[in-house]
Amino acid sequence: MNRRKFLQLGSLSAPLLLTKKTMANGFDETIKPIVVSTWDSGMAVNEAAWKILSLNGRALDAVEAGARQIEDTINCCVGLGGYPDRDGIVTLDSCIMDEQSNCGAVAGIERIKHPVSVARMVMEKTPHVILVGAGAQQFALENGFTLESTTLSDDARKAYEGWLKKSEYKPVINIENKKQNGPFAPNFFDDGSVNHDTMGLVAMDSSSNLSGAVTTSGMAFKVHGRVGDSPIIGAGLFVDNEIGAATSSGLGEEVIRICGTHLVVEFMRQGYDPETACKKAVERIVKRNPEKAKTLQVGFLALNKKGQYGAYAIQKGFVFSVKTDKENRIYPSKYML
Ligand code: SD4
Repeated sequence: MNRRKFLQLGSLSAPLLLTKKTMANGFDETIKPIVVSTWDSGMAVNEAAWKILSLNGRALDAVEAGARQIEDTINCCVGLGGYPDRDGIVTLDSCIMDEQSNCGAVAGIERIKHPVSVARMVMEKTPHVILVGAGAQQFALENGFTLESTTLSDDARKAYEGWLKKSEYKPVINIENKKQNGPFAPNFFDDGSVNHDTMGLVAMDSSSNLSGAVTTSGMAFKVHGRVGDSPIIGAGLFVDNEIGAATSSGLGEEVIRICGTHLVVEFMRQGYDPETACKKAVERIVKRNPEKAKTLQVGFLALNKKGQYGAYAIQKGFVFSVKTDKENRIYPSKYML
């Protein structure tokens, strides 16, 4: 073979070699659009997001639509149907982040049905990132949102009345163990089913842009004024359009302490796949206090730029929902303890 022929062959075979390379999770190509969300309630949320993603819409619009879907669901622990704080007041936290690292959030907002849309307005209409409490509500009202009633949903009222009997301040989140948590543990229904108070979702659109949103009523029976991880950028949600995005559910205080979702994205930047990145963040929490970790739950969910996804939790019970044009299903998360 002369040199010229060798070079010609080389230039032909190089792309072939590249396309044959298979990625870590077996995906040969980037999967997009895609939306992944926390919990099984994420199935309906993903449907709402998919209406936008499947029409080549923007991931930002999709995650907002997904979050609005669950905020609209009556008797759901997310949104105004959620469980109140220890004073009987429902306060909501939410944030949103787009592919350019624009972000907005509201914390402790009362009587507003769609905190995620207020968060988006904070992002788009103000030079700020977070508005809280009365100021967030005032901003919402000035921007066309209406004040909703203070009446608790039936589920929330029952749970609150039950909790009042002991008024025990004991953060218990998402550990699927009614025996351990007692009859008035947040989110457990008489039929044994569990309702979760936080929805986090991240999506990649057909232009490969990532966005995410979180919406929650926060920890049930919390101290009035308490803010969890959900509206904190880098804790409950982080998006880096070069690398990937992550969201969390569980005991927010533990997630805040390690800047959880930012950490997950940084692990993905170092080359870890989404599940391993989530696992490493969980390890960070558990290592800090292994005894305490036995009593609490945190789960991370991540998506990278190739459309690979993965989750990891401290305890058994965390699940997540995935929607692409090839699949639409709920996966159990792996867990550590
Ligand atoms: C919080 N992270 O307020 C939220 C609670 C949660 O499923 O995720 N519940 O701490």
